Amino acid sequence: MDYIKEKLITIGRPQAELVKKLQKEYGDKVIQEVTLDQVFSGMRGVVSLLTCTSKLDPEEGIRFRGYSIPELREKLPKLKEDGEPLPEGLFYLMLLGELPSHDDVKFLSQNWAERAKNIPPHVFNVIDSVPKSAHPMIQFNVAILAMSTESHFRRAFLAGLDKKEYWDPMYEGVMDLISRLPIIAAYIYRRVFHNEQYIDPDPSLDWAGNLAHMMGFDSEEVKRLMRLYMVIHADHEGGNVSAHTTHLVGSALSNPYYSFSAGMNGLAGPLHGMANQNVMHWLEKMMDELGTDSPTTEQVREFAKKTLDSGNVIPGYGHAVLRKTDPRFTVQLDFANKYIPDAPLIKLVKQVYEVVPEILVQTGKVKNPWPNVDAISGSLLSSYGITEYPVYTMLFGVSRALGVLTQLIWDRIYGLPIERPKSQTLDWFMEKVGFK
Ligand code: CMX
Repeated sequence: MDYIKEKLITIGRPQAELVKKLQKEYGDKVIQEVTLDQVFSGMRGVVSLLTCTSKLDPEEGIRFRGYSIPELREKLPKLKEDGEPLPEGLFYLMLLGELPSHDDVKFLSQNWAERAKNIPPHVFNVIDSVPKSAHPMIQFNVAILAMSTESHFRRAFLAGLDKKEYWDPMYEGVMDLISRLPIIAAYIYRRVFHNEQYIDPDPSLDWAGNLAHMMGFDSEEVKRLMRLYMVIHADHEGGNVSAHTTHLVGSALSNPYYSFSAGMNGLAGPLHGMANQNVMHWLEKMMDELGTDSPTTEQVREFAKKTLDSGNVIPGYGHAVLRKTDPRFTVQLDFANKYIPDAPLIKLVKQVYEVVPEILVQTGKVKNPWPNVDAISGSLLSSYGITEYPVYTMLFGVSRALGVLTQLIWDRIYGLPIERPKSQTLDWFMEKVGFK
C-alpha cells in the first residue's frame, strides 16, 4: 500500500465513524427549510450534499479545504519559486486535507507517470473509430468509458469485497484514471488538430507539464499556464453539474470511469464547461461582425446588448452561486497582466469586463453580473498558441477530474448510500402551497 493511501485511510476511518455517529445521534435535526421557489429554480441553496474537497462562498469564491486560490498559489509546492503550483499538490490537499511537501508532490508525479504507462490499446482504437470531426468532448468521453475495462472497483465488487473496503479499489481506479487523462486529451488534440503527429509522454515531467509537452508546447510559459489552468478548474464544491453528476452516478456503485464520464457529459453543456469555448465563438463573432480585431469599448457594449436582445446569454458571465467576480477569473487576469499584458485578446476580455456587468444589471433579472472562470480562460490559452477552441472544455475536464474523483473516494470512505431524492407532481406542489 502506498503511503498516501495508508494516510488516507488513517484519516478516513475516524471521519467515517463521525458521519455515522452524527447521523445516528442528530439525524432528526432540521437543518433547513425548502421553498417552492428553490425547487423550481434548480434547487438553488438547497443543502443536500456532503462534500469535503472544497466549498464555494458566494462573495469570496472557492476554497479548497479552506484555502483560497491566492493562498494556494503561495503555499502549494512549485517547480520554480516564480512558477505556478502543481496540480498534484492540490490533489493531495483535497484528498488528505493537509498541505503537501515537495516530496509528496514528487511522489504523485512519479506515481501517475508510472500508472499512465498502461493504457490498453483498445482505448486508442475506440478514439480512432470516431470521426475526427466529432467534438473532442465526445472523443474524450468514449475514451473514458473504454478505459472502464480496467476498473479495479468493478472487479473487487464482483469478487465480493466487504463494502467497508470499497474505498480501496476506488482509490486505485481514481489514481489510474487521473494519471491517464493527459495522455488521452493530448492524443485527441494531436489527432484532430495536428494530423495525428503524436508526441510521447515524458515521464520525468509533472502531470500538467507533461500534458503541455504532449500537446506540442514545450516552453516553460505554456507549462506554467497549464499548471495554473489545472489547479483553478479542479473543483467547485459538490452541487455543480459535473461534480454532482459524478457523485450521483457513483452512488449507484458505478465504477470511477462510468461516474466521471457521466460528469463529463454535464461539463459539455453550454451553461457549464462548454461556456469557455462559446466565449471564444462570441468574441470571434463580435470581431467578424464589427470587421476589426480591436473594437472600441462602445462597439463592445452595443454587441453585448444585441446578444441579449436576441434572447441569448453572454457566455462567461453569471453564476448560480457566486455573486462577485470569480477569483478564477481574477487570477487568470493577473497571470495575463504579468506575462502578456499586450495580447489583443486579453485587451478585448478587459473591454468586455468593463461593459457587460452594467448591461446585465440593467436586465433586472441576472443575479450575478460578474465574469466567471470561462470569461478569460480561452483567451489566455489562445494567446499562448492553443488556438483550437473545441479542446478547451476537454482541458477543463482533465482538471475537474482532480476534485470530483477525490470526492468519489471519500464518498466510499463515508459509505454514502445510493442517492434518491423525492420528486412530486405539479398537483402535489399546488396542493402543498394552497394554490387556488
Ligand atoms: N447573460 C444573459 N442572461 C443571463 C446571464 C448571462 N450571462 N446569466 C444569467 N442570465 C439570465 C438567466 O438566463 C435567467 O433568465 P430567465 O429568467 O429569462 O430564464 C436570469 O438571468 C436569472 O438567472 P440567474 O439566476 O442569474 O442565473 P442561473 O443561476 O439560472 O444560471 C448560469 C447561472 C451560469 C447558467 C448563467 O449565469 C449563464 O447562463 N451564464 C452564461 C453561461 C456561462 O458562462 N456558464 C459558465 C458557468 C461557469 C461554469 O460552470 O463553467
